[in-house]
Amino acid sequence: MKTTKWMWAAATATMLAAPMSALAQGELVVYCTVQEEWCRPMVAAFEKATGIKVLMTRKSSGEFYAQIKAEAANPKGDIWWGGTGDPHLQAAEEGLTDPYVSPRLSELQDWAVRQARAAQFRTVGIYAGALGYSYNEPELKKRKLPEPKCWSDLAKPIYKDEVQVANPNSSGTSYTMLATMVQIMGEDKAFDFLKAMHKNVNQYTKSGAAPARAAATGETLVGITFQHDAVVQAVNGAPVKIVSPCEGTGYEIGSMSIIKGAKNLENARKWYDWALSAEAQAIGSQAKVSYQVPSNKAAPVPAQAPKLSQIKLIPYDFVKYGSSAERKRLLSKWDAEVSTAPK
Ligand code: S7P
Repeated sequence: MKTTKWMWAAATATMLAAPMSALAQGELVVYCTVQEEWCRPMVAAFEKATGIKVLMTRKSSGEFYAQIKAEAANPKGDIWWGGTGDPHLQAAEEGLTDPYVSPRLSELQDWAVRQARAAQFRTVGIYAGALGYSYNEPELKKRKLPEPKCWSDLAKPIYKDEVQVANPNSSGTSYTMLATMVQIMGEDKAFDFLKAMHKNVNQYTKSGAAPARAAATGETLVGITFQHDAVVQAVNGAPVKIVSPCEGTGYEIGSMSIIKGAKNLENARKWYDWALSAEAQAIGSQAKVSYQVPSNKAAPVPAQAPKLSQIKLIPYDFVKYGSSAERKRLLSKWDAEVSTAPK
């Protein structure tokens, strides 16, 4: 077809009249590891801001780590957004993710930049949150059980079948718990504790936040999760009490990484820079679906976010427990000694 002058003029006029967001800017495949309720408004806001079409799937941290590794020869994803930092660090060490120094790094909290430096900028911190557990108060009263206050309480026989936690192979939350116990108790005592608690575990879920939902409905008495995941339930009216265990607790630096060989690399970098902005980091709490501490210093910290300064946090060793060898070793040991321990 012959292109006439007036056709060019009409096309140009249409382009100028259309908002940026209405113009096709290509695609982006996002692997999202926070809760689906947070992934969706993030995607919608990014599409609106950039006009880039996002194809998003949601999976747990360990699942996406394994998928990215399996797809390494022919990457299908562009950016991995969210999830605990340990598997992001492991992916970085294994060369599965791409280095990128965002111009927004100077806007971030030190802990987020430290995470980036530890991985030679193959990942970056996007939020932080403390581990803990929640219990259903009416169910506790009904069962006439004492309030659990410590990690060690969860291994007591009185809580038989009353505790839910995710499987650390699929879940970053649960791997954080495993590494936290090792750091608090020492490895031998930590595995003794995990084997004893195994008798009380009614289900190892795939997703890390699921036990908070189960504690909210009374399906389990106690759910081990990040505290902010239990806050989501409390904000929605669930009768749960959130516990910061007496021995102290570990925490996560939720992270983001660009996948090596990303087919839409430029768009992945656009998401990366945008997701580090204060505006993007306010979306989760505005939508009342996330209560972590954001990494951008100018992003509002949700009023309901557990106050990290008031929680007895351990000096979690992200470099050691995010290393490929240590993560593989601890997970194999958990498979061999805990998941198969007698009930
Ligand atoms: O819900 C938010 C959150 O807790 O989910 C992420 C978590 O790693 C994803 O769940 P898995 O445990 O199933 O991997 C956390 O990073 C985040 O704070």
